[in-house]
Amino acid sequence: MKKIIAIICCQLSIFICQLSTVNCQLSTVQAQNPIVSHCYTADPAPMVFEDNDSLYVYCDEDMNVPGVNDFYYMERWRVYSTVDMVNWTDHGEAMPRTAFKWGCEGTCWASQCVKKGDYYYWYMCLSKPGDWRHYIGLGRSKKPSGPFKDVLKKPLFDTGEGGDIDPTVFIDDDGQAYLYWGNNKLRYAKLGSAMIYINTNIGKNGIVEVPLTAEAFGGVKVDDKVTGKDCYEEGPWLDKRGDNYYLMYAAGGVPEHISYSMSKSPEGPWEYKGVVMKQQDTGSFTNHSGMVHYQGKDYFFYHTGWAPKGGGGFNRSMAVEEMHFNADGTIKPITATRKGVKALRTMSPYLQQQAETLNAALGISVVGNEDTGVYVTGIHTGDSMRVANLDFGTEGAKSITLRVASANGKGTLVIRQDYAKGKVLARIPIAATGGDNVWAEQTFDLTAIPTGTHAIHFSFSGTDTQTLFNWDWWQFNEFTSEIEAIPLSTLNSQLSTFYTLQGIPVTNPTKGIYVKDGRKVVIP
Ligand code: FUB
Repeated sequence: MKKIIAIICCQLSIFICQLSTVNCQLSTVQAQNPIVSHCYTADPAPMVFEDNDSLYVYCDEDMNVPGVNDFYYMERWRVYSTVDMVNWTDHGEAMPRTAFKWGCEGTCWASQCVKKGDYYYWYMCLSKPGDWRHYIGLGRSKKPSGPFKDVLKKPLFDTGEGGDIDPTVFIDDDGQAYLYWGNNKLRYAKLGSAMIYINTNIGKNGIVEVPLTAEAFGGVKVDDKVTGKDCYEEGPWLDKRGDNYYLMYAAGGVPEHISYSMSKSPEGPWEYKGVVMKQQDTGSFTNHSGMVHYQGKDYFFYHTGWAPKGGGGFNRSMAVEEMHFNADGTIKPITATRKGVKALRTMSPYLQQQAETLNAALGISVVGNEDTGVYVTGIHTGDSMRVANLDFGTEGAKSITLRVASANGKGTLVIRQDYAKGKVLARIPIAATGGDNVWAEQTFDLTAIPTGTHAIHFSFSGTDTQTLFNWDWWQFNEFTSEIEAIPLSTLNSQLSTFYTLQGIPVTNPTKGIYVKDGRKVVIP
């Protein structure tokens, strides 16, 4: 029954999402949700590490192919980071499923990462070949963005039952780490100090089953029937603010909403506190949440079916909202919005920026890992990318430098200001570099000068059906305040074209400021 409801919800959500696709093209600068649009991302687990300026989100990638694997099909986990809440850097293949030699194809489900000592520990769940149950595995890395390696070469434990999914890990102020997890049952264990074993001092084999009572979770579910106003389903998130411990979770059966319980101890007893995010038509019949404190604000992460192309219950997309607490520590209800959250700061176009740092993107993919290099590929005619909130200053940019690789040299990059149909800043033919992995830096003059704060929209066209080029990074180059003066009397000997600051060619320039040969000039 649960499966039938899930399938109906899924079909409905695909339909709803298709209807709303027209509203989620890249030109809609205001919409910050979903936070990643070039692939499907689910089960967000946000984390801020003490010694790092960025906010990281760990997630899994939905790769459902309709008609082939009409269910969750997930071959890898992904990591994203941000410093401004609107542009997100994709860290590529942080942990492919094949890194777990014991793992089964397509089963990479929810996860969470914490740091202890010199290492980042990423607890994730996946199946074994020929075994329908999920197990909790552990990836470890010295960098938050990986690549992560399988530390144990086997699951962390085996309860002999199903439902061992959705690990959440939390390190308390005294250094004790707790792992909670479970679908339709909720269990926890203390982790040993090395983070790679369960501390067997509590419960049977160190595992405690949390009683799913009405006091703790709002109601009780037996055989898919809920008695009471709510119930625990899956996707726990353990956290702490002040002296309050929070347990958020997907609740109420399918379709899911997010509810929470509170306690004065990470081991409970838990007291049901209500709904955080009610069930909404986001196109996804599951939801999965995480909370994080960053730059003085609290953020709530969840997932939807809001991807601009093909989004739905098995093709989910992460989203974020600001969250607020009442004086007694209870959580104010949160609504899922397309608008999402505001930028915390502007981004400099004059620093080298990774091509995979994106506000939104359609069609492209991001490959590689932090050891080999991460870059944008799969660039075809009609694809596009957007970066938000770039501060060009008062002088503006005169040119852009790109690090690209192209075998065919048949691609053109069009750079526009603000929108998909915004002012053209440059049309750049990307020359062949000698191969898709032969990288070259190329600098191009802009034909209009962006000043002030703008989004930049990159779109691609070309005469080849193959990848037009691969893209590593970009950097705009700033005008200096020295402006060359060109006396009117010498104009006839100046052969190049003059442009207005808005990029319009001027055949008979008079007094004023223009762009010529990629530089600002003044005719006094
Ligand atoms: O992503 C697969 C499963 O769907 C997760 O493990 C659950 O929390 C639900 O989001």
